[in-house]
Amino acid sequence: MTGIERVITRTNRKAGKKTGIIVADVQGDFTTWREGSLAVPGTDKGFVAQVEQATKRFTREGYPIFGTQDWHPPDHVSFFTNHAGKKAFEAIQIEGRTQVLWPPHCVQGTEKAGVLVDNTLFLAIVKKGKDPRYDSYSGFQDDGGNKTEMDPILKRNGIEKVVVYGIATDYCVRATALDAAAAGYKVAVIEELSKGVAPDTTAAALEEMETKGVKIFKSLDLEKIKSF
Ligand code: VGL
Ligand code: ZN
Repeated sequence: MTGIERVITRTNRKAGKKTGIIVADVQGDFTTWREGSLAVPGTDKGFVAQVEQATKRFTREGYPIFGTQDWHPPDHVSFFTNHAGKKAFEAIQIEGRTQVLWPPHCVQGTEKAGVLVDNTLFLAIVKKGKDPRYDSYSGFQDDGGNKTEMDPILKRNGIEKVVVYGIATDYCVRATALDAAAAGYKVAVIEELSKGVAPDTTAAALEEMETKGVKIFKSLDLEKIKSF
C-alpha cells in the first residue's frame, strides 16, 4: 500500500466514527426479486446486489451500518384486509391521520419480512411498525409518536451524520431522513440506492427532503460522503 492510500484509509476511518449508514427496509416483501406482496418497482436481484455491495464498501471504509425492518403483526392497521370494504392503496382517515392501506406485508416471523442484505454487516437492525394501531415509515418513531431505539443507538455510537438509502424512497427513506434531520443529524440520501413506490410521490419526496436540508446524492461517492 502506498503512503497516500494509508492516509486516505485513516481519514475514512475517522469520518466513519461520526457518520452512520442507515439501510432502510430492504426486505423480501418490498422487492420484485422475491415477488413481495408490496413489491416496489426496480427492486430486482440486481438492485439488491447493488445495495449489498455499497453497504459492504461502507463497512470496509469503517462506517457503522444500521438498518430498519418493517415488522407488523397480522392485525396491523395499515393492512387493507383489516378494514372491511377497503381496497389496497386506498387512503383513509384514522384519528385525523391519513393512512394508506397496503397489502399485508412484512408480517412478523414470515420469510419475506427478512432483511435481504447480509445481516452480519449491521451493528443493529431496528424493527418498526410493531404496534397494531400505528404505521411507522420512519425508523425513529411511529405515527403515534412512540420512539424506536434508533436515536439512542446512534447516540451511543457517537453518530452525528447519517446516510440513508433503501426502500421506499417515498415512505421509509423519506420519513427516516426527515426525522433524522429534525433530530439534529446531518443527513444525506443516496438516490441510486433507493427505489420508490410511485414516480410522483418519489419526486415529491426528493424535493421535500432537499428543501428540509437533506443532501441528495445521485450515487455512492465516498468523497462527497466524507465532507457533507
Ligand atoms: C413502508 C409501505 C408500507 C416503508 C412500510 O417503510 O417504506 N412502505 N410499509
Ligand atoms: Zn409497512
